[in-house]
Amino acid sequence: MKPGAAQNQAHGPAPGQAITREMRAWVSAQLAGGHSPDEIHRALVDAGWQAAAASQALGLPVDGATPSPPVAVPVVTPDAGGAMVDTGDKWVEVREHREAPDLWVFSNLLSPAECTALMDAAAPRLERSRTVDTQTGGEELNHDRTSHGMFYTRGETEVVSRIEARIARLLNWPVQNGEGLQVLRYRRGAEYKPHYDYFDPGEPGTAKILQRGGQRVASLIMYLQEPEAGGATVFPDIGLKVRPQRGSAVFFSYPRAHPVSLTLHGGEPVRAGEKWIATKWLREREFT
Ligand code: PD2
Ligand code: ZN
Repeated sequence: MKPGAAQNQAHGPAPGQAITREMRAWVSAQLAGGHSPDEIHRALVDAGWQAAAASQALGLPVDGATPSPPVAVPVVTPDAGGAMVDTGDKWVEVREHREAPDLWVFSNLLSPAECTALMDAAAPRLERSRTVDTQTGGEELNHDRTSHGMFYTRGETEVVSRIEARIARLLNWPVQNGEGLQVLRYRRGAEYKPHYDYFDPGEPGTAKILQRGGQRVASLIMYLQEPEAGGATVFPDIGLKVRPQRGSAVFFSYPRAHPVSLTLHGGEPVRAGEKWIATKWLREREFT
């Protein structure tokens, strides 16, 4: 790490200091630049940050467990007021932001016409949802997930390409590091029980899954159609419920593939109507 690099972001930390967006972005840039978590921790402490705050920013363990080391994650860079984000072809509104985990709710990420286009082209291709089997690296029917779904390939249609370019700008993360968009339809009673989106490093099938671009490091869940009742996305660790609203989205990142990420989340049962979403999962490296 260059001498003085930490000073560039660490101005006058106060006791009980909160983790700022600037600090998180700086930590992520250092990780992306190949600096080790220990090196970054030392630089932050040298610059005057409390050791505990530095640990928190790096996602170091709080429960004595030894999770995998933190990796660089996508970072949102809003305007000076923190209320809007430039995505290249449109400005998107920030509805909510949490620091731990780094989580953002955006309004109007997708237009009604884009939502309709994604649903219409997906409808004939929907199948009962499967999830990756971390025992084998293959796929299995998942009884915790009673939706129907399909995957677009990256850049499959003009609308998919446009949305992927917008997401890349929104999250400062290359298009190639994203999985294909997944569209899910939940009918009445369908749900997605609480889970983590990263692949469990302790499972035998994970090594094979990681060959295609490394870990998942962040999720963007976009709401294409809101149900008449139910279907909120819930984050039990942080007491947050996100109401599915057409065109809006929730983004969250997980620098460690571990529950310390606080990214446990689920889709509550739909009680009336249909809920449709499109999810973009972001990987560490190019997803092949
Ligand atoms: O539809 C949801 O609310 C939901 C909840 C949890 C979607 C996902 N996870 C996902 O696509 O990973
Ligand atoms: Zn999920």
